[in-house]
Amino acid sequence: MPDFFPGIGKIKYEGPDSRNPLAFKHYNPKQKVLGKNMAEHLRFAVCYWHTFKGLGGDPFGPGTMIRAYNQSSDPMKVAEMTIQAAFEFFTKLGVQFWCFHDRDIAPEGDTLAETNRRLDKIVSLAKKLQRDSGIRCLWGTTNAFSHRRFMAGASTNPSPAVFAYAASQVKKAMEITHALGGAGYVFWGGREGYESLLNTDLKREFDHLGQFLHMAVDYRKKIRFRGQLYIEPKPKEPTKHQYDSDAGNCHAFLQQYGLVPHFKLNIEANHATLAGHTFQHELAYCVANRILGSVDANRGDLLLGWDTDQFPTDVYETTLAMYTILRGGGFTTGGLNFDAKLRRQSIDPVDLFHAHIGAMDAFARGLKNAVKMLKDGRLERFVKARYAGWNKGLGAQIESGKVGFPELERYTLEHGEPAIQSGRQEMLENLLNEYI
Ligand code: XUL
Ligand code: CO
Repeated sequence: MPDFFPGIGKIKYEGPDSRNPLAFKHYNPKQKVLGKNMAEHLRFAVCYWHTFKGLGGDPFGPGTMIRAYNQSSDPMKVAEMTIQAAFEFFTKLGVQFWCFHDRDIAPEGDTLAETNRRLDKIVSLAKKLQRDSGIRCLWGTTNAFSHRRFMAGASTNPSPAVFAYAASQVKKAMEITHALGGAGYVFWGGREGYESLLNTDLKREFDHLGQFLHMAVDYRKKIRFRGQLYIEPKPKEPTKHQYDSDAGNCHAFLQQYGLVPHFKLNIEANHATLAGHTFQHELAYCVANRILGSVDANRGDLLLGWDTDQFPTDVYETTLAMYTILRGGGFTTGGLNFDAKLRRQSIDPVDLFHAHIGAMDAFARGLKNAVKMLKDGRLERFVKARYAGWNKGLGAQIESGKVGFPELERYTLEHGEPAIQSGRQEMLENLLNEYI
């Protein structure tokens, strides 16, 4: 077995007093909280694309990172070494899951048939590595946004032939995700959107996207794939306007095209902020509408307006996220996938460990804080009390649909100016700090 991360052993939990940068201070996978252990609550996944294929390139310069597993002129040899390195990394880090795009694990060939043969080869290796390590696939997906054929979209392309190509890719990607026992399958519409309405038939493109996703639903059934299907919202980048722009917009789309029973959402923190929302807002919207599926855990930079995909370190964010996720019942098929990349100057393989250890500890702290919040119950009690007026009298009559405008006018004429109450935001913010 080659050793692509020499000198680094299995990362252990050493507790909050440890000074070892290559140890967990908070993530203790076996520790029981609220009836489940931490690993079962958090369901951490490493993403293949940034972690093993990203080398620090940006629009101003090529990659800065040199990796032992991509030192070959044969792209299939690189693919084989990379998947071995990936499983070595997952095992040493101690995550249970991984996520991938088809194009991350195997390079595209000259024809679709050749591309699929290459995929099969790497997938059989991945299956063996999964079996030997016990690490599972959280979700798979296809990359239908990098190749030039997809420059005007995949399922929303003006050309039916490109739509067909995208369908062929998704078909194969669903098959291999199924073969790897994937718990889910993600649709992120990288170029499903537009640059200019001057050349775009918006209605037709939405209809095609709806049809495409119905084909995916049918095919899932046909191959008896049990994984949950997800849509991952993002408002822009690479397109100026992406169709699946935020949770509310995706929900409306799913309802319009009769897809609600088949899809849940994969919420990414940095996509939420690009859409002008908080991460917690997007999670709370999904919980309220029972469409929360999985999470791409990362963060943006308040001073930069693009998808910086940084590793999550902000304990306020992770606390509010875990509080919202737990209140929604926790993960079932989904988990926390680190769709995050190293900064360009973090060139060493060990930086991949530092990044993931910090992110896992940040979410473990978030989980512990959220459990404190739930057990203490003061926040929940405050919100309950704030809406108590709806449980009886006038509120109950409105909610049960027994009254309309005329009755409400009569009530107001009779009772006059309503009593109002403080929202106590500052007090609640202080309360939140008590748990953090
Ligand atoms: C892009 C993004 C993707 C999806 C999978 O911003 O988040 O990596 O998660 O295609
Ligand atoms: Co993502």
